[in-house]
Amino acid sequence: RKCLSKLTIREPSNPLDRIIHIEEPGFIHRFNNEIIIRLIAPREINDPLIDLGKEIREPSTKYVLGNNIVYQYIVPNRSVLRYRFIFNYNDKTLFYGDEGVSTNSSYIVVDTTSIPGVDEPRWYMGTLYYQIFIDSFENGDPKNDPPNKIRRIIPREHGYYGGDLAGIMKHIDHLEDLGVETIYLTPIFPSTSYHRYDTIDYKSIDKYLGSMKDFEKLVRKLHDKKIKIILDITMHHTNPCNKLFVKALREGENSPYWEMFSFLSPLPKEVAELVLKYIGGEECRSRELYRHDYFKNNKPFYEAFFNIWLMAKFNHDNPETVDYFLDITKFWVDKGVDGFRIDVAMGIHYSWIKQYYEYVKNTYPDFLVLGELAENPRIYMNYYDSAMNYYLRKAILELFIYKRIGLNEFISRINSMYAYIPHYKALSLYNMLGSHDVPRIKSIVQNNKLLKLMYVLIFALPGSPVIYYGDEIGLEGGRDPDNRRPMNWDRGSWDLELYEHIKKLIRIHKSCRSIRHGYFSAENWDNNLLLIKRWINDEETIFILNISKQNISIDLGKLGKYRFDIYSGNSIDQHVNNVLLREYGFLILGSKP
Ligand code: ARE
Ligand code: CA
Repeated sequence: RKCLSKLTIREPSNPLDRIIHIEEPGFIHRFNNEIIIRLIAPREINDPLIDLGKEIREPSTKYVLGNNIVYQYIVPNRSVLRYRFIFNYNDKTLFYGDEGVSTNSSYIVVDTTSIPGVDEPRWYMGTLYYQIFIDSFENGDPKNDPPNKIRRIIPREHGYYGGDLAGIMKHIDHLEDLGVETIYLTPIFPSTSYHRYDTIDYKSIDKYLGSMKDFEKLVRKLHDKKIKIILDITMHHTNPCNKLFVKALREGENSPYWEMFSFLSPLPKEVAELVLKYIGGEECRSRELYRHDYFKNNKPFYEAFFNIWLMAKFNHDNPETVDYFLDITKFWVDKGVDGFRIDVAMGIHYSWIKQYYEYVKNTYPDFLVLGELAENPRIYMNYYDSAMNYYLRKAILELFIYKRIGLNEFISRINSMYAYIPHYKALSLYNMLGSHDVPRIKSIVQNNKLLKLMYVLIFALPGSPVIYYGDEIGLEGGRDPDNRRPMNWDRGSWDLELYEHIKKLIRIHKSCRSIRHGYFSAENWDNNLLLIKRWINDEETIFILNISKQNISIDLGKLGKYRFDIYSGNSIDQHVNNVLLREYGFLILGSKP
């Protein structure tokens, strides 16, 4: 305490110094033939206007962000844009322009072709994902089953269930019925485990899943049905049976492949010899290393994911590893694959991913680069099109399940995420409640009404809603590997109410452009009501979520023009002014049918 009392915390003396407008993607970008401009200003500066020369406009959205407010202006695209901000402070009119804040500031002038963004949305913005953990989905062809297959409910490291490409082929009608637009497949390359994150060869298909022909057939069939497919690729690490790793280890430090990996020195000669015995042959036997106590008890002589011998890290300081994966990317682009989910993206350096991303986007602008990230995705979004939104999932669970945060904090977390991500990238965030790495949402949320409300929430926010296979029917499961139980194909035992709810949300999401591509704002109404607004051009949708167990009466008069109940498909009679939202109830309202 003594120590603390000496500390004086100094607020910047002039709040005007805290105004931020930077010409970088989060603050100025293009979308839908419009330009989106953001300004962050302290609360004491009242509603800044944007001055476009001939026209002065109000912000179209305000986000609260700590002691600041983020103002967002949406202005029409023109080849040269001149603008400055006008605001009142201490009874004076001030400007923020080319030279910062002053009483007579000049305009900021930008050539709009230099502003990042897209004029037309791309396929992955708002696409509905379905994640398939391939070993557990469906054993469509028992003939290709691994010999050491162990029948099981809960997977084990080398106990396969037998799921394969034929199994997916068999259930395309299920994907269609649900309304899936993109499937994300966990790894399908040769490996030594049922989860296949220890990839040996990035250009072939694990024989236990089918052949390359089967894969090509599957891609064609999916594309015929207008379903995209993205693959999971471990650019962070590889199985030591990877041919390049074998050569590097065999040839030693002078090998042209030595620098592709991250060997530690000095190299323990005898251990390296022993490893080579298991990785050099026709059949990859790296998993047998664990029969020796040495490999159970010692760290690898190379960097590896969690020091797992079967996951040798690439050397991302070596530009040749970028070329290696660009070549692999081209291979799968030619096979019709629509994108990659990059495993352990947080373990790969920015400078590496930047080189990879920029090359891929220049060459294949439609190819999706989705990163596996755990923190606030805002810091990564310059180098990815999309990120697995564990950050959002965590905020949802902390609000509803762990009760660590209230509605205000929830909104402020969401705002802090969206405020820094350009809108066109926010639309492609991978907004998930479940994945193969976390316990199933059904096993976390006991209350079915709340579970349904959580789905409404991920469908309401900008981004791509995600369904982890089985979650749509209420499959249960704890932590990895229990969250990878076989899909249940017995319709009679499905949670059909949940299934129909998700199906309906998917239909709504597909048909309302405001929900799929629209701008966004979130508001706290009476502490128990979360109001999310989405709009684009002249279409507007609002979501009202009762986040409590209490009944709450909604005054529709306050909402004005929203008289169409999108969820039920009915117009609301002009004479009806109040609607009762029960425990975890919600309303999805549109301004027109
Ligand atoms: C297996 C066992 C585990 C055991 C582990 C270690 O199943 O119970 O703890 O071995 O011996 C794949 C398999 C896993 C397997 C693993 C190792 O799917 O079943 O685990 O290989 O053989 C962190 C990483 C993140 C990673 C998660 C799992 O940062 O990259 O952990 N996710 C990817 C994939 C996984 C995959 C791998 C990486 C490896 O999605 O499926 O594992 O290729 C917090 C932490 C994060 C942590 C996250 C866990 O947010 O901050 O660091 O992520 O929790 O969700
Ligand atoms: Ca099989």
